[in-house]
Formats: sequence, C-alpha cells, structure tokens
Amino acid sequence: MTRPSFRFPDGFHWGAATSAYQIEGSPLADGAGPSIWQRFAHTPGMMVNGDTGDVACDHYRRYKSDVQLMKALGLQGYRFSINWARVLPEGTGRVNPKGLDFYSRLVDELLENGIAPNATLFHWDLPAALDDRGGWLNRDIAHWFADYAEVMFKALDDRVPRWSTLNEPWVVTDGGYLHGALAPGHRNKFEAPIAAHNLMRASGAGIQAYRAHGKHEIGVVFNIEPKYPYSDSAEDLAATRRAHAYMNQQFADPALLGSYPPELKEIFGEAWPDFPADDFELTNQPVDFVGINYYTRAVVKHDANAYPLRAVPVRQPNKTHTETGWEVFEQGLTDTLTWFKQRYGDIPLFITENGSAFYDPPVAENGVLDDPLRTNYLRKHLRALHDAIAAGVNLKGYYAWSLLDNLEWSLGFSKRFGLYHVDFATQQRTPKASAKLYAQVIESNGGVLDE
Ligand code: GBH
Repeated sequence: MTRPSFRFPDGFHWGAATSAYQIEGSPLADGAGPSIWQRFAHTPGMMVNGDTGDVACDHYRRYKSDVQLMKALGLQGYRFSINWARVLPEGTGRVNPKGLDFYSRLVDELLENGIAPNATLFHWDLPAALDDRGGWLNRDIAHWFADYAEVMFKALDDRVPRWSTLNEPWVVTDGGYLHGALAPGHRNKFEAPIAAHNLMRASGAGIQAYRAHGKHEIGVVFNIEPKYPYSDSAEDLAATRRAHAYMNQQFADPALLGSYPPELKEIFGEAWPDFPADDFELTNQPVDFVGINYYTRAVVKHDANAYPLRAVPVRQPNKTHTETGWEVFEQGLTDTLTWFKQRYGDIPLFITENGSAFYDPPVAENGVLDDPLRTNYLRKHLRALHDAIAAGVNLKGYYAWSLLDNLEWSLGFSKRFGLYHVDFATQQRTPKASAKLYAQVIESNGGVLDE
C-alpha cells in the first residue's frame, strides 16, 4: 500500500473559526456594554438589508448545541473571539462577572467535548466606551488592551492553550478608519496609520501581559493576500510592491521585525507620522505562532487616481469568483506561506481562517445541502496547504472559516461562509456537503484529499 500523498503530518491540528459579533447575538445581555459594531449596525444605512448582530446565530444561548456540531465534524480545535465589552462593559475598570462567565462556560463545554479552545481577544468589536475616548487613535489603548487581556488570561489561561491578540488589524484600519465601510466608519487618511500603529502597540502590550500571566501560547492573526503584478511594467511592479507593503507588511513588520517597510511613507505621504523609536520595542514582542487568514489574491495595476495606493486590483476573466467577488486562487495560499517564512523566519504558523461564500441551494427535503463550489474551494486550498508543508513551511494547523453561516459584517447575512447552513428564521443548522468533506478530511488527516 502506498502512503496517500495528501496525508498531513501527524499531530496536524484541524479546527473551525467564528467571531463574537458575527455569531453570538444577545449583544447587551447580562450587563454587557455596547461595542462599536452594535452601534454601527444600528446606524441607518450602514448594513446591507439593515441586518444587525442582535440575534445572529443566537450562539450566546445555543453554544452547547453548537459545540455538538463541532464534535460531529470531529474538530480538534475551535477558534472564537471574546467580546471585550461583555467582560469590561466600559472597556476598562469594572469586570462584569456574567460576561466573563459566558466564555468560561464555553471553554468548559469545549474541553468536555475534547475540543481545544483558541481565543482571540479582539475581532473588531471594540467597546463603544473606548471609542468615545478615541478608540484606536488614543495611545492609551495599548494599556487598556493589556489590562483586558490580563483579566482574560487570569480567568481562562488554565483552560485555554492558545490565544491571539488581534484578528486582521489591516481590516480594522482600512475598513474602519480609511474607507469607512466598517465600524467605526471613519474616512481619514491621517487616522489610519495611527490606528494601525496603536493596534500593534496594543498587541505587543497584550503579549507582554501574557508573559507575566499566561503559560501556554500567544500569537497574532494577519490577513495576507499575495499581490501579483498585472504586467511587468515598472509602474505595475511598483504598484504591486506598494499594495503588498500596505496589506501584508504594515502589521507583520512592526510585530516581527520591529520596523515599517519604506513603502508606507511613499503611500501615505504627509499623513505618515514619525513614530517614536521606542514604540518598536513594544510592537516587536516574541510570538509563539502567527495566524494567517487567507481568502484570495490580487493582481495589481498602477492607477494614479486610486488613494492611497495609486494601485488597483484587476479582476481576472475566466476565473471562478466567490459571491464576495474574490478570485478562487489556491496557489496564493502556498505562495503566502512560503513568502511569510522567507521574510519573517521559521515561526510556527496556523491558517486561522480560510473559506468561501457561495449562494447555497435550499436545504433539500432529504436534509441534504449540496455546495459543490465551497467543497471544491476547500479541497483545492487544503491541497495547496499540503504543498506548502512539503516545501518546508512549519504549519501547525488549519481553521476553516466558518463553522456557521453568520453576520458577514456590513454585508449582513447575505453572504454565507458556513460549513453549517443556518436558517436565520428558525436557527435550524444543517451540515452542507462541505462539512461532510471536512469531517472526512479530519478523520483521515487529509488522506481523503487523494480521491
Ligand atoms: C475575514 O476578513 C474576517 O476575519 C472574518 O470576520 C470575515 O467574516 C471573513 O474574513 C470573510 O470575509 O478582492 O480587493 O475585495 C476577510 C479579509 C480582506 C479578505 C480583503 C478579502 C478583499 C480583497 N478580507 N480581501 S478584494
């Protein structure tokens, strides 16, 4: 018998991911403070169809049955995020024991079912009270974040083996401070670099707090999207370099190298501040792993009118695109991982998110939901992941995005990324065909990908 070629290394960790505002619902229950997403979603015109996270997947009340869905897939790990304002309603100071208790009960439920919790401290839902004090623009936020992190480590590190400080700081600054499509909805080129910098100072302060109060692993999660030039003209090559620096290096460089790439000054011009040199000691704290969220790539072309990059993505004809308009490009996952290792060294890596939105057919009468496009996306990306391991990348695990269809931020419930279909009227969950493939992948440690 020959060894199946797509089997993953022994001990490879298989999981799925969600985030608090996207699934929990009950955003103000049991004494929780409002988050900026609670506010943003209730601001007329910000959300597609006026959707909000008021109910979402009702996970706050259904977490026990959701853990059974995870168990049915055979998940070894579950990556979730903590809503800061549940635990600290004002963002600092007073702890709300009932909010903390929700995450404690979730963690216990996971452990009782043999699933390792992976907790992200910040997946975009900043306490509104902190936004009122300047949010990510206030340098004090590094300390606010570290104090919150310390509360969580003291409460849960005995049971949570893996933590992340932030999820996708690039999205927070690009969507929240530069273009305004995400909370807090600012559009200000002077603010974006400051918010970015304070995010990475906060991440560093959180890691420092972990060294004092935690004893397992902590890292940070970046969205990485490889950039390929549209042509080999000098202009397109420079545009590609800028796009790459802006998205893929603006956060990873200060965290892992203690500096910014020179392109950022070129991109932001007068809006790029001179940051105090001391700050880079704080941003550059040793991590135990890095999480990479991978969805797609971009092919980049020069465009003098596109602010701030002077670069635009070019849609590829004759390629499959998901319902969010993102090209299906699995080679980019292999390229991302090999690039990351080459630039930042041999840090243990996880894919902390990867997945796709496609319009699903209705659940058939026999309870089957066939989602061939998502199933195909999953299969291709897992094979590409295996290629990266074969090329020597130190990849420890994979989390599918997402366990459930959920609130796709300002796109509301219109885009479905789940392995489980959610009927939002009844809260009925149904495994899609992609969930069944994923369960087989986990069971065979990738062996089923040979078929
Ligand atoms: C993640 O962000 C989030 O962590 C998660 O909460 C969210 O639900 C999930 O992905 C699905 O969106 O072709 O120019 O439009 C996604 C990060 C960054 C990925 C921007 C796609 C768009 C490229 N995204 N990128 S473009």
